[in-house]
Amino acid sequence: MGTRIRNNRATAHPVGRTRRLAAASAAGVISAGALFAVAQLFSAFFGTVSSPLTSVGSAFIDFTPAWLKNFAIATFGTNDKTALLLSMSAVAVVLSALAGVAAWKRYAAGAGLVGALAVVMAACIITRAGATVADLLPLLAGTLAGLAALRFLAGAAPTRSTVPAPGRSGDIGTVRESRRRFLVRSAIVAGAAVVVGLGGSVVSATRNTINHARDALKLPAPRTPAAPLPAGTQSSVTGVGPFVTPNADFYRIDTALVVPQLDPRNWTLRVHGMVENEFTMTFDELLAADLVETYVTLTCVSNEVGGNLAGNAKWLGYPLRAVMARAKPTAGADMVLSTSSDGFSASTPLPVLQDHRDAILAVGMNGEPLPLKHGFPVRMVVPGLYGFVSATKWVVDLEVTTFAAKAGYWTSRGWSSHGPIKTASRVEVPRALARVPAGQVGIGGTAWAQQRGISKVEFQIDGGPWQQAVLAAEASVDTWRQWSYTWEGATAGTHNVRVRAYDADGTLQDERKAPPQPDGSTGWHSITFTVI
Ligand SMILES: Nc1nc2c(c(=O)[nH]1)N[C@H]1C(S)=C(S)[C@@H](COP(=O)(O)O)O[C@H]1N2
Ligand SMILES: [Mo]
Repeated sequence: MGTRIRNNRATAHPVGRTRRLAAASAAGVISAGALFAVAQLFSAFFGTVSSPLTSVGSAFIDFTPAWLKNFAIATFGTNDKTALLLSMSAVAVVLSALAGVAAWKRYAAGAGLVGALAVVMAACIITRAGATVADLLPLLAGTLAGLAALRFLAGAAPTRSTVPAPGRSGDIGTVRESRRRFLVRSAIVAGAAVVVGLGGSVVSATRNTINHARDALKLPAPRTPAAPLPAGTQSSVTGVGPFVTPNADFYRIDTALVVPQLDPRNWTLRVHGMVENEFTMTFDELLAADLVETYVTLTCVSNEVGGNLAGNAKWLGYPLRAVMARAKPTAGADMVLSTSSDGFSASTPLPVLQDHRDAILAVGMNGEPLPLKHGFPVRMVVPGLYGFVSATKWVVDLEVTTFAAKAGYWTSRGWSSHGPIKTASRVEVPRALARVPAGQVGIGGTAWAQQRGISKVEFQIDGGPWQQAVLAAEASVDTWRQWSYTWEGATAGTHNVRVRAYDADGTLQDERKAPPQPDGSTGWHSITFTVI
């Protein structure tokens, strides 16, 4: 048989060959669909880590070199996960098409390739935080299904001899029949994969009770409520973002491809390391403790000058100061490594969690339990530090240690170990490249210097003299501060606005342009717009 095929190669017509390749590739892709559908269905029972799709994606995120990750965040912003999923799908299609083509020639070759890819996926799964050997079962089931599908489809493949060259003698009946058989089999496998895949998503949706748990949760009132916001925290210029960012609009940055689903009833926080008193806290204990409420502006270190990776919310939570007082750190400790359920970690200087700022284990955000994406049921919020060294979502572990001994997730990937927030300011109105009518033009935006506060914002039109903006009211040194100005009699043409802020110590925002890596961008934001 093998020799006959080989002999026929020379006479095979190009069209026949292209078709065969297309059919073989399709068989591979459909079989991969079967593999992932079955694995997804099983992983609905075993948990997120056991899903090859999410674990391969997450492993990819962790192993991505810093430059590529920075590029992805800079280019796609909070859509970086969609971009990742699309590129992963493209790679999956190519690899499975290859497996299909290999299987066409020799089933064992295709099966070998599938097996090798399964081993890689298994490695991705087993190295995820909290993975056990059982988490490999969905992949195993999926791989068996994929191999069976490949065999089934490859078995129905029109062979070279059944694809006749035009004008040559060939058994047209056999060709038609074999093509029909292949199409029927493909349809069966593809249909089954879709049904199984949909079944998997139904099962995981009904098994996902965390959303219900969150909806049912009633947060206690704070022992120490936030001071009411002073009047006039909002810039008078229309179009400047709201002073308090609604949860739905709050920026989201994390390495979690699938949002961790933590059941508050099983949640515990382990506090250990260089402490006299190790302990574990449950969610009920946390809710029963004296909670405080505080407005804090979170900022991402990846924020570019003028960027929107910052948000301001009213948080409800338990002071980390109290957690540390109970744990009693021993001499020499200088850092707290907080770790999430999915293996992210952040290094926060110990003194920051012991001084009088409102560093908290947050359970509430703007009057609701934390949204799942923002760390339900518990996350850290630490005023004055970028999120990557402080704001651990889905936090489950606090280890008191030293900067010399341990490093957080991003620190071991080329970012700084410390991350105090740098003074920043941006122009939000007019939008860059906006076209606005002549006459009165509102100019405004936001500035921040958490823990220090903003004392002055200045702007410059078309490189002219620096003028002082009107500052909106300050809620606290931990929140951003909006600014505004009304430009009377703006003339037609292209204009430029540049902004800079001073913190409450009177220190001017750094003018030098620096990229986000390793410890936050600097530079003065400027935008160009046209008056028509
Ligand atoms: N578990 C976990 N927590 C995390 C991260 C993460 O990747 N995983 N990213 C951090 C970073 S870099 C930032 S800027 C903030 C963002 O919080 P948000 O998504 O609620 O805005 O979360 C921090 N906490
Ligand atoms: Mo971040």
